Amino acid sequence: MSEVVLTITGMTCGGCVNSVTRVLQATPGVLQVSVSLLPSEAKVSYDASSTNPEQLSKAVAEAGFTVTASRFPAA
Ligand SMILES: [Cu+2]
Repeated sequence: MSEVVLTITGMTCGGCVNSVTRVLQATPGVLQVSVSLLPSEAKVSYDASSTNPEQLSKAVAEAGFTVTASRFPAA
């Protein structure tokens, strides 16, 4: 299992948080999602053989938000 934190711009309310959570959860290979508004980011646990941060960023973009950075939290 891998974990990445995506910094997201464009989220302004709980509805946005729900939208981002939903698209990430619907992405194959995603195991767990935790989205917050402050800071505006998504912590995603995923199966690295099924998906990757690029695909996760693309899913967020398709929902109308922008991923401006990604980082891997210390294990
Ligand atoms: Cu919103």
